[in-house]
Amino acid sequence: MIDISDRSLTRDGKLLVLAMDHGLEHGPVDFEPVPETLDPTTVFDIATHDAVTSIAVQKGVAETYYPSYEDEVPLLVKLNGTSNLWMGEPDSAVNCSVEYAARELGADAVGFTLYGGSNHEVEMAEEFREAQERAREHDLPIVMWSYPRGQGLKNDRKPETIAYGTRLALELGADVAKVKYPGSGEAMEWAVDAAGEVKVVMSGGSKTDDYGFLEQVETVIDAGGAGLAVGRNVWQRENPVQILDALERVIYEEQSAEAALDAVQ
Ligand code: FBP
Repeated sequence: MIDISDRSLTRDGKLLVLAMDHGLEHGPVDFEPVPETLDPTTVFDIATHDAVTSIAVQKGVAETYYPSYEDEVPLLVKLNGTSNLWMGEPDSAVNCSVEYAARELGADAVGFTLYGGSNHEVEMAEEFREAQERAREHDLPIVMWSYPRGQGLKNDRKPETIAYGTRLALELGADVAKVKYPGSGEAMEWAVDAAGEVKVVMSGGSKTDDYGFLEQVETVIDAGGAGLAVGRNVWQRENPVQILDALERVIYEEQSAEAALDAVQ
């Protein structure tokens, strides 16, 4: 694996990935709460906050908008993704090659979704193998969006399922595992332990209240997690700078959610 601790992708060994691949994954409806976010430059501007260690986008958005931000924030190019219009068993089309991400887009890292448990798991794992080996050739860290789901999985947030997700990242050669919150600090600790040396970050999820969100992040940090990869819980807020100020305190300064919130209000 690549030790990413001394790369621009991390700050003090931790990560805060600002994700904006939602236009593909969920559709423009996700930008409705703050209509200006439909314009990707709004979210790229948010990503220039010091707390953010990379912005994760799809190829087309990177190609069009990243050139104006390449000195401001590291780029994580998502290699696969699928629209919400797809109604089949979970799967994700490979939309960008590692070579293209490295040479044409100036990626500092790449990201790949694996739906363990899907009927398409075998093909997805084979596609991940290809991406992981190419990423190694380009010395690019690879982040696995490890989201076990599919018709056989009734509850994709069970502790054993999330720990399986982080373990899949270790077994298959990812450098970072991005997983859903498993519901408790204890469950998160298991997921972190199962990942070995692989850094584990929590996936943000749909927008919640400030305190509830920060408290979850605090729990993840306390459990040994390396941070957060978040979209809606930042840019669906009217004041994204304030929540990033608070996240900076919780993630890098290991303050409590309460102290961080008090400090930024
Ligand atoms: P959020 O913080 O908004 O949940 O974004 C994280 C993310 O992984 C995005 O990269 C992706 O678009 C989205 O979640 C996919 O979530 P799901 O597959 O659960 O709809």
